[in-house]
Amino acid sequence: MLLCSVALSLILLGAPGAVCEVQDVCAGSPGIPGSHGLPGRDGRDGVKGDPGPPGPMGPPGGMPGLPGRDGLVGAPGSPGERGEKGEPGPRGPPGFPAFLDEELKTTLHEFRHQIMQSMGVLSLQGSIVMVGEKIFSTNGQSVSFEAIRETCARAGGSIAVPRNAEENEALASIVKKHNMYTYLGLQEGSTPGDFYYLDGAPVNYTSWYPGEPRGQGKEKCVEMYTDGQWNDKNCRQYRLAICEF
Ligand code: MMA
Ligand code: CA
Repeated sequence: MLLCSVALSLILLGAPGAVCEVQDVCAGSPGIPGSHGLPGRDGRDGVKGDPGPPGPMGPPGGMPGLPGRDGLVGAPGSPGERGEKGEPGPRGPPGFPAFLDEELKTTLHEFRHQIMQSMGVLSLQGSIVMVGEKIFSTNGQSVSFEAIRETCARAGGSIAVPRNAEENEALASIVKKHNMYTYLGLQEGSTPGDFYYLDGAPVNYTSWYPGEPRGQGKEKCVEMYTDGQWNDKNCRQYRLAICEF
């Protein structure tokens, strides 16, 4: 009954090679069980195992190991010294002509206004005397002719010298106010009585005191009296420093 069930199962499952009728299998007496089959073939190789743990440390006195890997990148260093100035860059794009540039015109108007204001304040305070295109100014100190020249040059001007009656009057007003004579920007040439501007041009406006110059080549500088008249004088005196700008 058990065998029948097995045979029947084989048929019902459609096992290959079990093509027989149910009747044939179940009709005879049971046979002797067959002997065991031969062992199957070896299976395929398994996957490779993990690496084993490190071995024990060797005895002392072995070879040094290989150099280690590079360390991490260090912090940035301090900035280097400033390099040389580079070549000028290319010319920029063309701009508006100045007379069409409204922003530039506004800026120039503001500049002019502020300069006018500043000059008004300086005039009111008596710090400058404006005459024509020229400005006279003093620091109130009496020093030598050479010291006046240096002081005026440092200030961006030059020692004052009137070139016409109007300038002479303006300069005289400063001399009178300080009650100190001043040296003018003139010096005598090698010929006694011939005086020159400091750029070498011969003087073309003078206001000599009557009888002057009479230093006969011994008085190479020119001073201005408080009434605005001139006298040739040695250059070693202390006189009011007045510059022109
Ligand atoms: C001083 C000196 C001269 C000037 C005469 C005028 C005595 O010398 O200032 O330069 O010409 O006075 O008297
Ligand atoms: Ca003189």
